[in-house]
Amino acid sequence: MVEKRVQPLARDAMAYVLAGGRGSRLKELTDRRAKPAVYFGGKTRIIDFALSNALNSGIRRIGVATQYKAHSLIRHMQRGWNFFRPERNESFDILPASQRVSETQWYEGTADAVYQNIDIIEPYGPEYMVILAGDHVYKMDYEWMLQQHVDSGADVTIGCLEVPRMEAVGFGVMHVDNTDRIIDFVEKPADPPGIPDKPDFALASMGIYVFHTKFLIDALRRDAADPNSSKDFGKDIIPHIVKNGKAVAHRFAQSCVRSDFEHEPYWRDVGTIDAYWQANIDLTAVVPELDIYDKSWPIWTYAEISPPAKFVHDDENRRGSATSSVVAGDCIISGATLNKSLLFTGVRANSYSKLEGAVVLPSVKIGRHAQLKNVVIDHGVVIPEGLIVGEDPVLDAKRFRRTESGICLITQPMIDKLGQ
Ligand code: ADQ
Ligand code: ADP
Repeated sequence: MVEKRVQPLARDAMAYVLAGGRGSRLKELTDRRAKPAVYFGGKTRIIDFALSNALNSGIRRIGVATQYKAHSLIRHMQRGWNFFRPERNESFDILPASQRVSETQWYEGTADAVYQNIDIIEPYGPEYMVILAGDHVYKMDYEWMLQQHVDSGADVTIGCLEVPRMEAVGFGVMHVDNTDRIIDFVEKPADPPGIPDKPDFALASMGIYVFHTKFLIDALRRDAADPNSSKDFGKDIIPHIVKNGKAVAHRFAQSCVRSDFEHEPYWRDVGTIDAYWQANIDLTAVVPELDIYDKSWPIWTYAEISPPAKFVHDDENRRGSATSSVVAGDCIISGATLNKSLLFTGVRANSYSKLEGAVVLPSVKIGRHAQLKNVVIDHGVVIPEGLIVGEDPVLDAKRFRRTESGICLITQPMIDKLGQ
């Protein structure tokens, strides 16, 4: 194994997080907040993973481009990511699309979301740019990717992982030679090409790119001047470099951070309600695939100061209990029973209610005798007494957002409609 450099390259890098996309497959969960602001894992939001990876990798300059419904995302970062000090050559810039280049232009594509802020990036003088998507759950040490980038003399290094071939339709898919140089790249192909010796899998781009800053800025300027470009990394910048320069693949497995628990590389898109529910519920397993307790790679976040979780069990046989569940602070489980459920901060579950396979976002209140199975409940929803979900698929689909596999997303407007 290669040794890390004495002077890490991460200290000369700026991480630039693209956090402007909606994530429309999460349906009503992203009606009012961008996908990177969606809660994940009991205390954190999705963007905390990319930001924590950057911080834990040693990067001390971070920019975050926001666009779609960014209020709760910006509020979260202002509260939780405000410890960077200019005196230590650190910076954290939130960069909403603000028509800085032209008064008629929002961010057109992901490349434009960097291009429009070149004048903010340049004065910081970072040697390298690490471009990240703000909407994936994973732990990765970007220092390894930076080192590969420098050692291979690439124009761009692209983080990649192997995914089942038919799942690759939503990714940039690449072909590499035996030095991992990318010889072909297609953005979201309808019929993804397989890996030659593993035809059921495709090599997919994670949307993570490392560039020398100067090279990136030149490429962005050239692309901006092209009237036919959609100003997107996956559709324009990367295919152009693959054709005219040197693009190299970086294998995620080489730099993913695994704890003693984890044995397989873990990366999730959590872009659909099913995937979101599953990844949260997975954390209730005896040995979860993602270790959020790993002190060597903490996931930083903003979390309210909160009292401990409380379980109330009284003489009237109201048993407040949780089995195989993750329960955040300030939850009061008062005579309710939970199994295989994950509760974020400040949830109240009242007497005789039953939760099974429930992902419950902050400040939800669950009325007495409610029975909820395989659900995702949005922030602040008040579940009425006696509501039953998970028993009658036809009724559930009429009242809530029910996926084909039977997961129900419940939001307050859906609850408000029940009485009408
Ligand atoms: P997608 O994920 O489909 O593909 P995109 O929707 O452009 O790409 O989103 C990439 C990131 O940019 C997301 O984090 C999103 O929030 C953000 N974003 C989108 N539009 C933005 C805008 N206008 N301003 C700021 N941020 C914006 C990309 C690559 C594929 C790769 C997958 C991996 O194009 O090649 O396989 O990521 O998920
Ligand atoms: P969070 O993502 O922190 O859970 P909220 O659920 O409070 O945020 O709301 C998400 C976003 O929607 C925030 O920007 C909030 O200001 C906005 N919002 C919340 N409730 C309403 C409402 N009734 N009408 C319009 N906007 C709302």
